[in-house]
Amino acid sequence: MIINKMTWEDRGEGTMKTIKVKGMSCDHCVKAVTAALKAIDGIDHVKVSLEAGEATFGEIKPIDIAVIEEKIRKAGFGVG
Ligand SMILES: [Cu+2]
Repeated sequence: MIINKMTWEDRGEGTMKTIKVKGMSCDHCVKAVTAALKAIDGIDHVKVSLEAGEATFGEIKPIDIAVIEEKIRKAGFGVG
């Protein structure tokens, strides 16, 4: 996981994280992973890359990575 401190004009300080997501094969998968992440309270600025197999998101407040992994797994994808 890559973690970067970020400051957003709209949200103030947060943390950007990038995780590997396994099993995405098309834009539908990208939308499903994006929706799963956006549904988590405290997550914003979600960007999912099919080519890189990565999801980048901002945490407005600290969130347990286990919660994020569970949501992605429930959407049908793996976290590496
Ligand atoms: Cu797909």
